[in-house]
Amino acid sequence: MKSGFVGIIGRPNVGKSTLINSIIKRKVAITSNKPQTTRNIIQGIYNEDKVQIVFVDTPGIHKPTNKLGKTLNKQAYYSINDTDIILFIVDAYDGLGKGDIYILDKLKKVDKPIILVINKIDKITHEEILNRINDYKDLYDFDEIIPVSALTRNNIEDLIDTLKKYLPDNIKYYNEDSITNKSIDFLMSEIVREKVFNFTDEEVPHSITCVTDSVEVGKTSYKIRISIIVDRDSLKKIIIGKQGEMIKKIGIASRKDLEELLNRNVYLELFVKTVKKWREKDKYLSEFGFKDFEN
Ligand SMILES: Nc1nc2c(ncn2[C@@H]2O[C@H](COP(=O)(O)OP(=O)(O)OP(=O)(O)O)[C@@H](O)[C@H]2O)c(=O)[nH]1
Ligand SMILES: [Mg+2]
Repeated sequence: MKSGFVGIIGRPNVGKSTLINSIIKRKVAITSNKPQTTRNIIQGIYNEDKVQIVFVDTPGIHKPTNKLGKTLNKQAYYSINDTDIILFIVDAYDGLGKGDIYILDKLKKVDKPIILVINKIDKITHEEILNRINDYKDLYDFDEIIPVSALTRNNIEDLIDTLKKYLPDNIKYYNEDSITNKSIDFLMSEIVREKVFNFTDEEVPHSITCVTDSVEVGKTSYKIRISIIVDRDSLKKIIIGKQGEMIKKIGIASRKDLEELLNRNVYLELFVKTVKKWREKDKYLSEFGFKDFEN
């Protein structure tokens, strides 16, 4: 038995959560084309005969502008220290930037294998891929450099095979049927948050959070209540939309994904509530499930 924890670290929006979903072949983490989508440490568990790899998705490391942002960075730093192998993910299309160098400086301080994953290679030519490899390889002596596309699954199997070489021990951490450490309540609230990310712009998605209030299990269906928490009243109007159009759109798209997740009919009720400045207050951050780490 080979097993271990693999931290997925990188700037926001480079495709960390898409990569974990692509490896697990199930949606354990929500994704969006906006930065700072992931807000929690989410484990995706990869099982194979005599192999278990626990992939740890993390929030993108960024310059924080509020307490929530600081908490998100701390979660990522904690994962750097608390995993056996690091996958440092970069965006092949954007190329090398200040943010990558900042993160690499932190990674250099840890003594564990660091694998550079150059993601989104579907967006660039072969020649450009080689140029990218050259740009990064001069910065640090990475244990491996693997170009992939999380979206098209190009080279994902190679990445998994390479990782197996570095797996340290032989403990099975989870039952082989498990795909994530997160509760079903969390996964459900995340689906709604993803739709808000998809359908709203600018500050709106970053100003909200979602909480599963209750789940009633019926014979053929689930009745699920989820709250969308906004940090000021003016956002309530945006989330609800003209004649309730926005909340209806969020509800329809969420219900579809919830039914897929639960394999049952879903009756979904969404509520929009204002909790002023929730992103700045420790009390609310912990109440809404944001774990802070001393680091
Ligand atoms: N073309 C292309 N797009 C990708 C690929 N991987 C991810 N994306 C897109 O990049 C965007 C960001 O993906 P996420 O997986 O949410 O990125 P993340 O690194 O988890 O972002 P944060 O959680 O904000 O740190 C989404 O629009 C994805 O569809 C890829 O291999 N190719
Ligand atoms: Mg993410």
